[in-house]
Amino acid sequence: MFSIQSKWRYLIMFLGIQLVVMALLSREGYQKRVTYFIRIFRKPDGGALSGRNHTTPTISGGDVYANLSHLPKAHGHRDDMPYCPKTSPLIGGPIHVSFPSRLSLAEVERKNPLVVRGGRYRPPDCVARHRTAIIIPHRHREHHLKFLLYYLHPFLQRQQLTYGIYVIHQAGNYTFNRAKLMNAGFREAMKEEDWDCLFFHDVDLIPEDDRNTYVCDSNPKHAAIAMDKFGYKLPYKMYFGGVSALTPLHYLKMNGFPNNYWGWGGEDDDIGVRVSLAGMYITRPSLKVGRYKMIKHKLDKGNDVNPKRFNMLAKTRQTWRTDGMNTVEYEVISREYLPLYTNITVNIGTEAGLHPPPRTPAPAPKAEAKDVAEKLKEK
Ligand code: UDH
Ligand code: MN
Repeated sequence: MFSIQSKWRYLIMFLGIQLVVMALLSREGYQKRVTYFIRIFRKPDGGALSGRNHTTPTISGGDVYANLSHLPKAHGHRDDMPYCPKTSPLIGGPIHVSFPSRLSLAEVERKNPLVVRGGRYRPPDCVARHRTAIIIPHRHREHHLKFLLYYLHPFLQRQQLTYGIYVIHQAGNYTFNRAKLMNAGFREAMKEEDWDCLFFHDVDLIPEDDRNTYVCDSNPKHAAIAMDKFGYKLPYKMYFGGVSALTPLHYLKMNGFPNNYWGWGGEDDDIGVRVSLAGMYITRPSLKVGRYKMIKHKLDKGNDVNPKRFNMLAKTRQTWRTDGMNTVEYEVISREYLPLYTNITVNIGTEAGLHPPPRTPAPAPKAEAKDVAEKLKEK
């Protein structure tokens, strides 16, 4: 039995909810809000994984897999093929990005039947005008990598690119070094193929608009200009972090990236400064197009903030010619051609070098010390 008091409480709550709903519906654009309400009550992220093609964009963008289902699997002689059009007809603009917890790599593979061993792709019906390698620095972020692959493969296919995805995995537990991994990635990717553009890509940044084309400009390009974590704005003018695109020539002209930034921070600014020291400038897509969602995370174990970063940055002018691609040292531990990407595991050593000597010399065994003492006594 309800008491009188609780009856009143329920009545007031019911009226309150009605009032809120009425207020929302009566506002301008009520249709959008109704859709929003319906979305709340729908299974979360069902659209992203349903395998259906949503050709009509939802409020926050379209399905990244739309426009791709018609691509032919088998193709004729590549010699007879025309070049792909300058602007891909498959581009659709804003993309809906969400992170469904039940996504698996097998599902990503299933949705990308034209991607071949090592994470390579070329358009089946035309000859791509651009060949782009994606270089991803990585350690202990498999969860993020899965989402990036889910979005990046169809994103690049919609742009009709020939592409390959490389994950450069830092071996061991020593402090992370993002920029040095990029140098290793650059060299290893270029050994495999004559890529004309390299995209250096954080694992947790998902592009939200496929008009942000993954091709290089005449100068180094900073693609991640508008990230959600910075309110979709550039945090400061010289910012060069997240996702950037350079041709092999750009990369070598600035002597690649620095090798000596261990831990979080500073290396992206160093890279930005190198661009201008090498006589180039940073280009950017528009704020509308260079949008990225960052998968939320905390600072990783093994990637503490680098306290030396400001001192190091102040010296970039003196160091860029003697620290970079011309001095990078690493060892390839393994190279795996996986279905969705090429994984290259590298030993990049420590601040003390690639094979640093043990920190403390081993103490002399007791017996030996005794022998020496005895010998001294004899003398
Ligand atoms: N990375 C790894 N593993 C690591 C560290 C970094 O794979 O252990 C790679 C990865 O590609 C990542 C990139 O390096 O996207 C850059 O590192 P980050 O994502 O840690 O850098 P970010 O600027 O970090 O995003 C912000 C610090 C997060 C603190 C948030 C507290 N609210
Ligand atoms: Mn991050």
